[in-house]
Amino acid sequence: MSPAARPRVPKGPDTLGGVPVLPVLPVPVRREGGGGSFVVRPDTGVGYPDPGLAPMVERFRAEVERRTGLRLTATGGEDGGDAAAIRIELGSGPELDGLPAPRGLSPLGGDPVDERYMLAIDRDHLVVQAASPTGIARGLTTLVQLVAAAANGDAGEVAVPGGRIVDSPRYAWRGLSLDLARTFLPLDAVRRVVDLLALYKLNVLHLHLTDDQGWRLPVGRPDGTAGDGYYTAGELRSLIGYAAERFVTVVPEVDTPGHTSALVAMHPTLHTGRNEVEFELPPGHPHRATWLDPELPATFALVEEILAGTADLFPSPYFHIGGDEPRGMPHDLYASYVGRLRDVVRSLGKRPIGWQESARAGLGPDDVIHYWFTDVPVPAQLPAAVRSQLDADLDLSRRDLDAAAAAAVPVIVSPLGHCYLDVPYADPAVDPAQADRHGRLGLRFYQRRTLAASFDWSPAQTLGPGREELVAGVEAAIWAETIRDSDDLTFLLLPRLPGIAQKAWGDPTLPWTDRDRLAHHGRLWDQDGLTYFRSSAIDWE
Ligand code: TNX
Repeated sequence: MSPAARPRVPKGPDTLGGVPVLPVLPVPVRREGGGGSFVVRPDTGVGYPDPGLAPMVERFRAEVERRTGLRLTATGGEDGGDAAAIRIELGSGPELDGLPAPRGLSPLGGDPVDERYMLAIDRDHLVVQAASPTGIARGLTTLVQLVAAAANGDAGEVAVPGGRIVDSPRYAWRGLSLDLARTFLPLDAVRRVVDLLALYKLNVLHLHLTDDQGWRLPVGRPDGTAGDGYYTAGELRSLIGYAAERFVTVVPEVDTPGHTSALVAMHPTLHTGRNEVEFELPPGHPHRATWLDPELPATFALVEEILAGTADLFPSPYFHIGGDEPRGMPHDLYASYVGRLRDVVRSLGKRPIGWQESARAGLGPDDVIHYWFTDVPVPAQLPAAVRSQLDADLDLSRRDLDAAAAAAVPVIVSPLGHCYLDVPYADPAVDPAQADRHGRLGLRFYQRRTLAASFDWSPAQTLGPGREELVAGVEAAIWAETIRDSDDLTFLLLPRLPGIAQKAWGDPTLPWTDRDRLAHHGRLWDQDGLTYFRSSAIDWE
């Protein structure tokens, strides 16, 4: 359609019970309809009495311009731009105060920050109100989605339906675990991931920086190792700053004692003769695994140096110690290793988080568990040896949860069948050009999953009945064994990532993949130039 043939003010979204359904994800907690709509035009003013909000207003204007071509006029400072049609105000009121506090852990430590916000929209004004800058950022993000999803591509005008949106998150910890060890991605690709997290009000970027296939930290490398890609201290600091400006906390993971082949390859003195094992997964596919031997003095000399260097780079009060899949490591050695590791992390002033296997080392009240290994559908004709290994692992996994419940420690949930974004897609792609990625991406040993099956879960129920209160937050996880570049990455992230955000922020039972909500987001990803999976299950516009 030529620009001239397009309506100047695009038709608003469809209605639900008389109130227009908004293309906002996660779906806001409360929404009331109102009369008319607010039309954003090139000369629409944005006023903000608090000069401290200037950087956020600038980012908002840049986003609106990038996505719609509309250049809004900002008026900050003394007069606060009272005359401006869009007003951004720090403040509160009974509507915001009445919202429930979020559950779980705050990525910044201490009590969760206030992320509540309100949007009041009528024909003449659009007011964004929140008690904190974080809340203002969340409110502006909602507004960016509203404007961008409605934009018709030329720099005309955009209509935002009138009414009120009152919103706050359910969980304080809402994240994505990103595997940069299996595939090294340029820093810019990681920044684009931060942008996506911010767009869906996710607030944790958990970086899996070390594994068998790669060591992406500047610390722990013998002098002069170039070789595989890694991030310099300066690059990591700039990424952390970029994320912080978008209210995203970067949490580092240094995964030991298993998954350490890359580290041991750089430091051959860490070999003890017993800490390298071969295993087959699935049968006929041999792998080598390495574990760090706590009885070798050199092990902790190096591990302490690595943890101290990493803790120094990342201001986050949490430190992910990994601890998953210690293949071939005797239990007593694993338990003593993890105990010591946690002590080192605490001595650095950080609170350790470990994958669920770390519960097997015993738990104290200050520990945090990251749960991932859940029952998933497996092929019926699974070889008996694999089936029995799986059953044994599932049994251990249930005991990890029992241990976490007995110790009453917080649990971040990433249930494999719902939060693992490297599970291959089952729905066909609309676009035949996506056949290669659709076939290639995601681990083969998982059964393909439909979007519907992926979204059919609720965080509070993940740990079983009576354990709702232990759930401390939600993380998606993207593992990079099959990923070659950032297009592969975003193909697996989208559209499932906003689905995790919906579970972490909003009502987990809401149907949100309909044509009035998720379907509009393809437009935002197109504006961003991002590759995404055009699933036939979504009625894309
Ligand atoms: C399990 S989840 C792993 C990763 C793999 C992933 C593949 C976890 C703590 N460990 O090492 O990449 O499965 O989905």
